[in-house]
Amino acid sequence: MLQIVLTLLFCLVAQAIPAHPYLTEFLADPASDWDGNGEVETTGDEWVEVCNPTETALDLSGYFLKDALGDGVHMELFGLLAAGECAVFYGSDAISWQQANGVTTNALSLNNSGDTIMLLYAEEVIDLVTYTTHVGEDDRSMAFYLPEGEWVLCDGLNLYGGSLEPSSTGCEPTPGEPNSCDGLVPNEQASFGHVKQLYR
Ligand SMILES: [Ca+2]
Ligand SMILES: [Ca+2]
Ligand SMILES: [Ca+2]
Repeated sequence: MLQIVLTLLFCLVAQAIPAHPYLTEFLADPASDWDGNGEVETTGDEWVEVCNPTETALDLSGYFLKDALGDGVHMELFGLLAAGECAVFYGSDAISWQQANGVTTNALSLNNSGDTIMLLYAEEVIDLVTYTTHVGEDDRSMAFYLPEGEWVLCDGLNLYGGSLEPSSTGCEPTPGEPNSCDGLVPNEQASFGHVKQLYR
């Protein structure tokens, strides 16, 4: 009997830990050349970051990004993401995907006045984040920080003096790198353990 209970418990826990990447950071209103193509572009330099919280590599094909408006996705992710690693996808990546697939070239369409970014797999939304207008200003990113499991404003390049949440941290954006800022992040092991708890 005890063995059956333990087996059931194990199965429940095992099923509850997703083998999915998750959204970790984005920047909706670029004022810098984030994608490094030599030009500052309001669409091409927007970006969204995903990280792999699992202990095995994840193939990102089959995952899609979309925003709150319209039915269409903006791009399919690509590449292999090693355990614990993060990848960043730019508006210019979305434009390339849209051109290759013969659909409207609207890049990532991250509205500066606020929007919702969704990560889909097999047409199912597996993660999302919503932001408001003070996040969508020049070179401010919003990043998922642990262990509190909350999205914080990374406004080190353009400080926010208002009182809306998320409030100013002075942290800088970290595209393609695990989110890190003095005083905000514990060690990685604690972080990933907490991510798994959040998904249970
Ligand atoms: Ca934008
Ligand atoms: Ca650029
Ligand atoms: Ca980051």
